[in-house]
Amino acid sequence: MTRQIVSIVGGKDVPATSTYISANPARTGEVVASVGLADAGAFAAACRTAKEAQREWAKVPAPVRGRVIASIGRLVEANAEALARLVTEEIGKPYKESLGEVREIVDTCDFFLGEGRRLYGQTVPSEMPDKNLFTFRNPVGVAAVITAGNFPVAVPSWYLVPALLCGNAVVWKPAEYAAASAHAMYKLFAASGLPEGVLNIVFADGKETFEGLDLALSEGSVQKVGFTGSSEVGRKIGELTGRHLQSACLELGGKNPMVVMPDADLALAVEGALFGGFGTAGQRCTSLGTVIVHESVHDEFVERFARAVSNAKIGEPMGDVLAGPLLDEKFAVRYEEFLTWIQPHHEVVTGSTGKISKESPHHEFTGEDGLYYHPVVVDGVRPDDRLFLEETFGPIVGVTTFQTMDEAIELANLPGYGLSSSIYTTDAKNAFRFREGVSAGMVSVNNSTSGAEAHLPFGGNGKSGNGSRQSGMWVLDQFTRWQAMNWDHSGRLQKAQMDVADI
Ligand code: UN1
Repeated sequence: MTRQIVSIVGGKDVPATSTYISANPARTGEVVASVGLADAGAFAAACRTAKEAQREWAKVPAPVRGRVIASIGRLVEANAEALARLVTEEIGKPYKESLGEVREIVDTCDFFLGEGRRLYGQTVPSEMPDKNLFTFRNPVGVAAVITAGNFPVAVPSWYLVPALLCGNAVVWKPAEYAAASAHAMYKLFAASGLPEGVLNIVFADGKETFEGLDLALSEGSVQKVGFTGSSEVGRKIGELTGRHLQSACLELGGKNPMVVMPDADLALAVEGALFGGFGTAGQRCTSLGTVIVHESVHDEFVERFARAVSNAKIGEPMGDVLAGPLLDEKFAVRYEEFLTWIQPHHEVVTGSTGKISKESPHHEFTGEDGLYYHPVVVDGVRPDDRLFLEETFGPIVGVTTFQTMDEAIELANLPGYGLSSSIYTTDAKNAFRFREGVSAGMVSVNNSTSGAEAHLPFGGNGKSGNGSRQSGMWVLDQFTRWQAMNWDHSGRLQKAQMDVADI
């Protein structure tokens, strides 16, 4: 029987105004859930409900909120396999990766449950005698969190868990094509003892969400927006929040480079490129975009890389495969458009492009209607190419060459994104020069561009985001606002800057 899901606000189901069908990308005829979508008014109403609930939640001592986070972690862990299976069914991510995603929610809870007993403020020396200065972290209020479906549970947890721990309420709007996974995760969170209205889930299309958010921001019932998705939508969210004098945590696209130095371990570099470029069918924001390889090792690298790619198994995501299908029809359409443009202009060194057929060596699936695409390597990509400059969000990697380190860094920065980056080298000097020169939020040395750990700062610069960072202690600055307090016990009016003691 088809799952029927709707938004849940204040613990109650919200009537839908339209329906979206979330399908299995491995068998597009198979419905995973029928999703009732809410309109802009319902979105704004959810933010009002959250605002009410937040007042009480903020009064719960942080260590007690930490215990609720601990209970979320336990519930997610106990239901990990079922949640991972649903993620695989709904977005086609290989089961092993889905399980890793669910693990990442637990890791995030593990980190933040302890933060409930820290959430430190500071004592600060005053320039005057008999005066004490302090800082406190206050919750921001209500966070509207809008997430993509390529990481339908792990990345949302990077917002939800710290936001809740810090004493905020949340209205979460997941991607429609990953709605069933989000709904199942919401249910686990809600069962942990969170008071009603503190966490709400709203399914709505982009237009209704945007209008609802605009209204909620103007009413003062949203103080923070968390957004993971495309650079194009991120720009609109940034403009909207800016207009209302609120701030957004923006985690956007990437065109992540990998530099291969002449001294690199090429076997390792090929492995990193294969996982970074084609793991998750190239649909991570941290996926590899372009390999920038030293001209002296170019031919050998390309030959080995093309061979590794030809041997990769693409197929049934419950099986042992490098990648499953693309996430959803809308991404397949966009990716095909890109491929149509690429073909006449470029040298594809891996043979076929487009949908995988029965005859293909990659073929590891049954049925005809899965969104399975050939992994594609294109050599000789020039810096003015669309393939060099644009995020593709599909299984395609470009290769270009360089001569000097300065040139490699310049090429790495050229697309103007700045999320992840990687360098393969056996010389520490190269690694540090690259780290210093590359304008990316994350740098891997002898590792793939994708695969960040949940407690390091995650985020990008330029077209990848507004410099905000998620994860670990760094995200606390997104979900709290510093409050400064001074307490004068001198018994007289001491004026800052004017009554500073001379010695
Ligand atoms: C994303 O693609 O939106 O580093 C996030 C990684 C993952 C997160 C990716 N841990 O690839």
